[in-house]
Amino acid sequence: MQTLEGNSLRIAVQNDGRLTGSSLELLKGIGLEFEDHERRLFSRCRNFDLELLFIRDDDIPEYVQDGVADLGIVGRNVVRESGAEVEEVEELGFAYCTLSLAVPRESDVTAPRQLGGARIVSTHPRSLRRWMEREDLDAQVIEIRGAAEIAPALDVADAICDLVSTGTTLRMNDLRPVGDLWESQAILVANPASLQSRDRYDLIERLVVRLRGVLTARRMKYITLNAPEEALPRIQDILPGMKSPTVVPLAEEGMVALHAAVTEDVFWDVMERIKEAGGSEILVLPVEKVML
Ligand code: PRT
Ligand code: ZN
Repeated sequence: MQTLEGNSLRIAVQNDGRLTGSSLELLKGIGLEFEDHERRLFSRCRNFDLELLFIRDDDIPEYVQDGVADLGIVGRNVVRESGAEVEEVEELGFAYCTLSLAVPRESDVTAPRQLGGARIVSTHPRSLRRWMEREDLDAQVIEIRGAAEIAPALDVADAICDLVSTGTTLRMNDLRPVGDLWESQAILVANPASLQSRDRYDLIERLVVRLRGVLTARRMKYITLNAPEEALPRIQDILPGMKSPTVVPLAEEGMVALHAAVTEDVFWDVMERIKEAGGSEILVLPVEKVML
């Protein structure tokens, strides 16, 4: 595969897997227009100087390290396991999971330090070995590509080290978690040389500002309500994420309308507490994009 030439920025995205849908949704969410049906190897953006490269997620760290792509969207676990030299630019807030150790439910093991001498099957052997070294744990690591969860039942392992998100796979295989190595989520990574190159950096910066805008907006809500003026301090206590609200007097004496962006989710119980504090006609709206 050719390495970077010309000025188009290139971003590597998983071609078919857990990350694909959310990665493409995020890129479309920042206004990029491109074809993703069939997920051919390449797709050009119609309205940004960017090319998408669809590949297996395991290849993304190396491709970004080697400059085949400037950027990549990939699980932090895959980057750590690869050992590739790439820069983490942004956490993307999806594909959350934990790299965990688990043992059969009936096992006596209750903590990772009791796994000395054990056989541990792992989908992330390099990460596990590094962690064991730090924890001064000596165990036998057996590499496996997938389906680590069936190894204890086949008596080829005493424990497993694998990604866990809901915990259903562990439960269905009569396994019990005994410790976490670290947490992971999808991240945006960059080729270090691309971050040093003037024109590439400018394009990356524009993309990252937009990404942050969409990611911040996902955490925000826009709230409007009416309240007696003297209730405002109490309402601000209920919504500590509210920064400099707009307060407008209403025709009714002593009543104001309040508009503000809040950084936390406004659940029903928060709205009920605002109402108790004197708020009325409370509207909570989603925020689509933010540029600070
Ligand atoms: O390379 P290939 O495309 O063949 O497959 P892949 O397994 O490498 O990729 P994919 O699409 O399955 O996962 C891509 C990324 O999603 C991973 O690298 C993680 O960053 C992230 N992710 C988030 C997960 C999970 N959650 C997850 N639960 N990846 C895998 N799992 C597996 C886990 O290995 C176990 O088998 O799901 C099972 C456990 O899930 P729960 O929900 O039952 O706990
Ligand atoms: Zn993979």
